[in-house]
Amino acid sequence: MLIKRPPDIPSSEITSRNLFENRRAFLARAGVGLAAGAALWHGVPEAARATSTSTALATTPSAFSTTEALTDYKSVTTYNNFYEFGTDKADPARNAGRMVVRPWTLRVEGLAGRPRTFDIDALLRLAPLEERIYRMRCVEGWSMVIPWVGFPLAALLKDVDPLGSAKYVEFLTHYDPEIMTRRPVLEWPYGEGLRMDEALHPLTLLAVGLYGETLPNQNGAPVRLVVPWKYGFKSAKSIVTIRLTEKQPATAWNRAAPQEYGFYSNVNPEVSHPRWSQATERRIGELRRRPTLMFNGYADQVASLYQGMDLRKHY
Ligand SMILES: Nc1nc2c(c(=O)[nH]1)N[C@H]1C(S)=C(S)[C@@H](COP(=O)(O)O)O[C@H]1N2
Ligand SMILES: [Mo]
Repeated sequence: MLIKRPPDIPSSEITSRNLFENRRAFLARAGVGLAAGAALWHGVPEAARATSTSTALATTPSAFSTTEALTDYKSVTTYNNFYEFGTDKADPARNAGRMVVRPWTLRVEGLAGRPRTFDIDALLRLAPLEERIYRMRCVEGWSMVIPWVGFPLAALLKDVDPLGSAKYVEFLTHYDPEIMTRRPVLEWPYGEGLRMDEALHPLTLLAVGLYGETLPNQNGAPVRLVVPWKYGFKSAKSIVTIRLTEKQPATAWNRAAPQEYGFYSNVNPEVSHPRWSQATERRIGELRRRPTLMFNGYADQVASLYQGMDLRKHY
């Protein structure tokens, strides 16, 4: 399914060509299609498995994109955290193909004047799709540069007309014990949260694709959050509910280990995680570690959100 756009909106033809070629070259080199390499899981035969099929998306480029070298498509789609499908980095690519992402609905509810349920295809037409090349930094100490496709979460929130009492936004993700782990690795469904001003920040992206195509399942198809100045775990995958709340919502990682994962979880090289220093990171594909930047390098855009807050306390 191609996204139709009026002809006066510039297409991604020129700016995205390198990205498409990068991916195409990779696929050609590897001699595989998208779903290849997916192994059997829980004894479900290959033929019965829903396979992840990506579709091209028309995008416009974004001024927020970094010009840093992209992490290769293979690493972006095979080195993942999606604990519902296993805790090994390779597990999501192997197992998430079983998730059926069409049809899919996203419910936006809570303190909103016009709560709404979006069909995924209607969601894809809600706002112009942009290509946003963002740095992504996991609390485990690795980072990537990923060409996301999506639109600002603010466009969705404005559509439902948040009430003045809405101070936070909660994100709940798909959980199906038939295809996902039943082990209580975290509390399922996986939940995340943002303060309203963070959620409305123009950098906060509702992502529906990467490398010019719809999201592979392991990256959170069909819709996930991307908050580039926060650690990766804030970027909830495969979202089914967005709820506007007055009280700060509980989050999966904060519930699991409150000493290790706070509500804010801003990338901050000066505040160490109890088990891992956050001062440096390894960019996937590079050998030498590089220094981690305050707010993952987005300080100019987001530091003002936290003025007057003690970021050691609000980690
Ligand atoms: N539903 C869900 N979302 C999730 C996770 C998860 O386990 N389940 N892991 C988080 C973590 S720790 C990271 S680093 C990013 C990884 O996103 P990527 O695999 O697309 O790079 O997803 C986040 N979103
Ligand atoms: Mo992460």
